[in-house]
Amino acid sequence: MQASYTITTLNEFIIQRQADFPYAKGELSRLLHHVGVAAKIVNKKINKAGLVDILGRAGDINVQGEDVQKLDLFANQHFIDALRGSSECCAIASEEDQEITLFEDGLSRDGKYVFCMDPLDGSSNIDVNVSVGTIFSIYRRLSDRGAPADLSDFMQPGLAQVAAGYIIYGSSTMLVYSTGKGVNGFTLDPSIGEFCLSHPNMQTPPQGAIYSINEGNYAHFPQGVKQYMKYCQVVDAATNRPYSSRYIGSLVSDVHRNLIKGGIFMYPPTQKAPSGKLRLLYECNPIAFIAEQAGGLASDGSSRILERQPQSLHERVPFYVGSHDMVQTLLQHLADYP
Ligand code: AHM
Ligand code: MG
Repeated sequence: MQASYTITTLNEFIIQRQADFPYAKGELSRLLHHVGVAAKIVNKKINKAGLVDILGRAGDINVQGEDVQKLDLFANQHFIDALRGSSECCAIASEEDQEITLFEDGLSRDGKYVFCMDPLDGSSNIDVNVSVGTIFSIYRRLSDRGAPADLSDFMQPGLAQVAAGYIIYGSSTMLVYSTGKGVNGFTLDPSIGEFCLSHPNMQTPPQGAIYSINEGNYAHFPQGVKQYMKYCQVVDAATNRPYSSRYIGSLVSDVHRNLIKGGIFMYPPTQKAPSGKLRLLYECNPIAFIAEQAGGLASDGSSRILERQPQSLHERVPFYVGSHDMVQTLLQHLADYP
């Protein structure tokens, strides 16, 4: 007897979910569809990254006489091109670009949304075959449609996100996103070239047993973080301690693992990075949106990440995200050891 199974592709799911927004005209759906397309193109390129000695290093000229691009620039360009073509998005802010990119041509200029992204986060990990990711965030523009978008369209708190998500290029490639009504994960089936719903309605355990932090920076951490790390290491069977320490150094991968298994990710301020390392607009806000939608918490140590009013495009913030009870315990330590 043949096994029967049904699959829900990303596109099918996006269309089904349009009904959640009765007044929607399909613009966000089309935008999300284009994100999925760009993700597949970038995924294909990343899979070939190990062939760099054969295909050429960044900066070389390849056999076709073309410049070999760094993968993060390749990802940046492909996401921009895919969204320019979508005509739903009027401007993009990217980690790779100092200024925002405005889409000035016809339909795109009138697009309803602006898009923030880190096109290839953790790209230094590619050389050693470790998972990397794309992080994205979508806002409704504040400026008038028809006029060019401007910086103020991006200076919105994370709570105003219409959708956010990430793509993890790992042992399999997954796209995880939320439009504010739960979190859903899709795994790319390479045989049919489709993202298929594999992790419906993702919820993160309220309490986990993993802490993720770059311990090499320990000497520079705030006292509360040091104390919390000690707490994580204490032997206490009743609370499942000591927790495991897991740190890949690739935000999407660390967060994705913790989201599924339960855990906390921390990037505190350090001497080298007094405001933390991670960027509010296209790293912390989208990840915080996903975390909260999955039942977790995200804080900068004193306030909820999603409530922060951005001050600049590439602003950095301390970042603590993960299982609800673990983040709360960390915040308690920060309060107790100022
Ligand atoms: P990037 O945007 O330059 O790739 O840097 C962000 C990455 C995150 O993926 C990761 O969580 C963090 O930097 C790791 O930083 P560190 O090496 O300081 O621990
Ligand atoms: Mg990054």
